Amino acid sequence: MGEEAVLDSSVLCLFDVDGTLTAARQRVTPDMAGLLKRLGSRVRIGVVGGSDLDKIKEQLGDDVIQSLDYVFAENGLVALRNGEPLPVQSIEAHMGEEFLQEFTNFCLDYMAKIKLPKKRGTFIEFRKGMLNVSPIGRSCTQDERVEFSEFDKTERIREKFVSVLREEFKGKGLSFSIGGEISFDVFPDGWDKRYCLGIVEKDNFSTVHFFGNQTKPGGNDHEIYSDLRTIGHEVSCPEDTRKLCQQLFF
Ligand code: M1P
Ligand code: MG
Repeated sequence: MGEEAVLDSSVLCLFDVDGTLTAARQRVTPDMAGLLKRLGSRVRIGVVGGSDLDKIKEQLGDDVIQSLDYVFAENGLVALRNGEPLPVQSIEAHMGEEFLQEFTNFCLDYMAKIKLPKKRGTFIEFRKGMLNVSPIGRSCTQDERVEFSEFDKTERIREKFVSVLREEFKGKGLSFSIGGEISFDVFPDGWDKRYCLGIVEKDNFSTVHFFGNQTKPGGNDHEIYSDLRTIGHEVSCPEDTRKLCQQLFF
């Protein structure tokens, strides 16, 4: 007979999305959806992604989304708790139009001067809690995404761009993180993935596990992974996450 699952409500597992639960910007596999379902009968579960809510919903699907205790999009600036939206923060109110335009114009000017294998459209996506900047443009196809990602590995397009921005906007309270394959995120200092920890703190968990694939400095999981309030787990891909959860919780 199988062992009865007992829910330990004092433990929360938070998962990054791209590269941790799914391949970058791809749908969750049935295996991973099954694992999350079984895990949800043992501990509380949340996801914390850099992407916006629509992208996270598209990748995880309604079934998984509805089973989660927390969905944190844009690092937690847009959040659902038990399916209910929490108040939303806005980068627009926080930074002001004048500064946002100065920043946007600088990025567009920089991107206009670089040569890439392909350039498409939507070079800056304006979100609630962050700007997402993509030198190839977010409207590229999957093949063009892969091509850019390979090019970026040798040419370090995003890394160089971010270091120029850090210098240009030093002291302006901006943070930058590279989480996916074709873009990087820009947000006010402190609005990284640790932002969601302030929200879950109110629910008094005794242990908060975090699983992410971009845990090195500059990666979008680094801050929450190294935060003293979490037990951080570095994973290399969704299959690694699945194996690790199997070992830790079953
Ligand atoms: O979740 C990680 C990142 O996913 C996307 O990145 P990309 O399209 O570059 O692969 C973006 O939504 C980005 O904001 C996010 O951090
Ligand atoms: Mg990731």
